[in-house]
Formats: sequence, C-alpha cells, structure tokens
Amino acid sequence: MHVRPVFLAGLWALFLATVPASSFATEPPQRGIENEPEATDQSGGRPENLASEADEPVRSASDRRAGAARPDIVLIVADDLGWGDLSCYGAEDIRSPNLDRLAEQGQRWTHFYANCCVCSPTRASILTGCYPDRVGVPGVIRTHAENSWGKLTPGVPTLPGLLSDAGYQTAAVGKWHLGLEAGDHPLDRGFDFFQGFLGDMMDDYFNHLRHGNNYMRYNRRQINPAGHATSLFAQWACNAVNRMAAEDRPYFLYLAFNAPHTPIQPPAQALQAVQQRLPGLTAKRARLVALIEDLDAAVGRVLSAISATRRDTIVVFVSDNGGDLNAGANNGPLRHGKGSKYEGGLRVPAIFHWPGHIAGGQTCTAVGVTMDLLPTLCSIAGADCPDSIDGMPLNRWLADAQAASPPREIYFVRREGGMAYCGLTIEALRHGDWKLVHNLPTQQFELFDLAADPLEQHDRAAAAPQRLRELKSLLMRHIQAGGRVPWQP
Ligand SMILES: [Ca+2]
Repeated sequence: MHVRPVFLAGLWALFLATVPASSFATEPPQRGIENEPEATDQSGGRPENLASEADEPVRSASDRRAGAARPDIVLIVADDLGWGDLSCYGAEDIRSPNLDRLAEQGQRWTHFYANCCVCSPTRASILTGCYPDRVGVPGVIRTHAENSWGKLTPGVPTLPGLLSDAGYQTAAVGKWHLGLEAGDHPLDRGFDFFQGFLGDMMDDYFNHLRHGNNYMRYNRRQINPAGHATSLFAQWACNAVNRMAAEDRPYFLYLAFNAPHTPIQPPAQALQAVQQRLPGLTAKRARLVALIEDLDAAVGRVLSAISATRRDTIVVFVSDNGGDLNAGANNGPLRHGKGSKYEGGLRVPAIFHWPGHIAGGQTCTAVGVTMDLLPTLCSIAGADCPDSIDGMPLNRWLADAQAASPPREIYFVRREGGMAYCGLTIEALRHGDWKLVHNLPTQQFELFDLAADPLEQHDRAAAAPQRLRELKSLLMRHIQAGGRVPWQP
C-alpha cells in the first residue's frame, strides 16, 4: 500500500487553494458559455442518469447555432499522467511550460476525475458521456479475448458522431484502445479520419508493436511509420489541424497520446536534458520526467499549429487515469495510483483553454469527471445531446470557476482478470464529500469523509454504519444498471 505522509496534505492544500488570478490577466467570460442555473441536490441518487434536464437545462441546438459561431474543439488525452506530474500541478522536478501556459491562460481543475482507474473505461466515458459499464466497457479491452473485459455497445452515440451531425469535421489521432473488432474502428464510431494506434498499449515507443503486431493505421490502412510515438502523434495532429482548418466548417480533433504510459521510453535527447538538469534524480524517475517533458513539448507543437490557424478554438487537456506508481509517477499526496479506486488512481489533471470565453488564471475546485466532457462540448458546439447520458455539462464553472458546486454522486467501476480479480470488480462511489471504496474483490468496503480526510487515511465504515448502508445501496443500484449491458462481443 502506497501512503504518502499526511503532513504533506497541508502544503498541498495551501498550493491548491492558491488561485493564481493575481498573476495573470483575467478576462470576463464572453459569448459561448452560458451561466446555467445551479443543479438541485442530487443526493437522492439516480445511478442511471445523474444529469437530468431538470437539473441542467441546456438550450436547444438550433437556438445555440443561431446565436454564436461554433469553435473548433481539440481534446487532448494523456495516458497515465498523474495528478501531480505537471509543474502547474505542483511537480518540482518537471518542466511542462506548454501545459503550464495552457493552465495560466485557461482554467485548471483540482478535483477532476477519470471515470476509471484504467484506460479503456475512461476512454469509453469520454466518447459516450456515460458510465463505462453502461456502454459495455467495465474493464480494459485487450487484444487477447481471454483477458479482455469490454465491448463498446454497438450503435451507442459518440461525441464525434454527435458533433458530425452538427456539422463538424472530426478526426482521431493517437491511441484508440476501444476495440479491434469489426465495427469498433474509429471510422465506425463516428470519426471521419483516424491516424494512430488501434491497440491497447505499445511494447515499444519506437517500433510501435504490441505482441509483435502492428496496429498503426492511416484510416483503415496499416502503416509502418518511423519515429517516437509521441512525435508521430503530434505531427499527425498538426497535419489534421492544418487540413481541417482549411475548410469553412468547424472541426473536432481527439488527440490521445500514449505517453506517459509504460514502457517508459523517452527520446534520448529529452532524457539527457533531464539528467543534466537534475543529476540527483533516480534513473527511473528521470525517464518518466523526460517522457512527460517530451509529451509537453509535443503538446506545444500542436498548440502552435492551432494558434497559427487564428480560429476560435477550445482546447481541453485531461489524463485517462492516475499515474502508475510502479513507473515512478507522482500523484501528489493522493493515496495510491493507477489501477486503484483511491484518489490517486482517479483524480487527474484537467485544463480548459478557450481565449475570450474562459477567463485565464482560474483554478476550479468543483467536482468534474471525464463523462462530463461530452455534454459540455456538445453544448458549446450546439450539438444535440442524448437524454440517456450520465455526464453533466460543466459550462457553469467554465463561465465562473467559483460557481456553487452542489453535491453530486459519481460511480467508479472496474472489471479485471488476473489472480487478484479473477474477472470480479472493484468499485467506488463519491457521494457529496463521502466516498465508498471497494478496492479489491477480497477487501471490505471502506468509507471516507473526503472533506475531513481528503487523503483517505481514516476508514469511517465502523463509525458511520447508516451512511455506509446508504452508499452501498446506491452502489448496488448502479451495479444492476451496468449489469444489464453486455460487455463481451
Ligand atoms: Ca491509461
């Protein structure tokens, strides 16, 4: 069990509470984001659909299209980037000037969650706006059927499909990880264009193979490009931006890097720079720092390409789960990391950047989750959003980072194989400030009061039996809802 010293909590709380508004020019929110009414208290529990229309009225798509130009949308997803592993999130050994600038000019979220502590389920939530087990992806989709734990529901509405219906060009670049079967290709899931890696993870950043197979594709065609995956994905993203920006229609680019997922293979030049700057760093940490700094540089090249188009563009940056402690990741003081339902496995960096629309230099402490991105971006784009989704639009906080944040409930699930799980599941439920955690199939439920105990050090299950029963009952309802959805092909 990885537990960071409790005394660090005070320092981090101080850091996170420091809103750097005085350091940056603040701009008033302008057109494009509506100040929406506050949601009602959701503590009654609606495991199938948290964001009812009554809570979060969103204007009709036709109303929005008539009123405002629609921005280009770029959604950048990092792979296994820990909550504390950017300098703008407190890392002292990392230089991430491009993402730091994005945060300085935009809005940085401190309590943003990935829907799951591992890859595929979170990606499913991003692209569908739903809990991953409600769209057939409770676990990792792998290239071997005997250890694959998801199948994205055929025909489920997706973010690129909804934006395409609203007139957007759409492109996916980078890691896919949502299936290799017929019908699962990005082009079958709503994207007009795909250039990237179809599989789950690469065994090597330079030859891009997985179990000896080549999953690199240009649309459906197998390709064999030379170079480090991070640089390739950045270049392909720049190409896609330049191509789509030549059209009159707005575009949506989904850019999913595989960095800094294992294997931790930074380019030699990036590693050398880190070793020279920080000779005391362990070899393991130096490799991860270099891989993250190389990712930051790649993001910088994409941001430059976007800037050069001089088009109205919203950029969102997020990670798909917490940092991998075995790889030397830094999740700040949060408990545990990737693969865990403690905060270190679920809380991730999240940055929203939209000049002229989102005031710069803001820190938002509201609770958000990756399934919220679909309704948020659909709202901004004037795209229709299905009633069946579970996420809620975050627009009110993009307009005002200090807007009231009513309590909400968020369920986290994961189905997994291996001897620790044997196909069983682990779960968590954040309900207001309380969190129910079942972090191993063989483990008892734990209960934490995140307001008093944000680092999950003091199990309150025995001391608060009524609260424990309430949250377990809610969790059972969610498990029933997810259990109705097939997750095998
Ligand atoms: Ca991941």
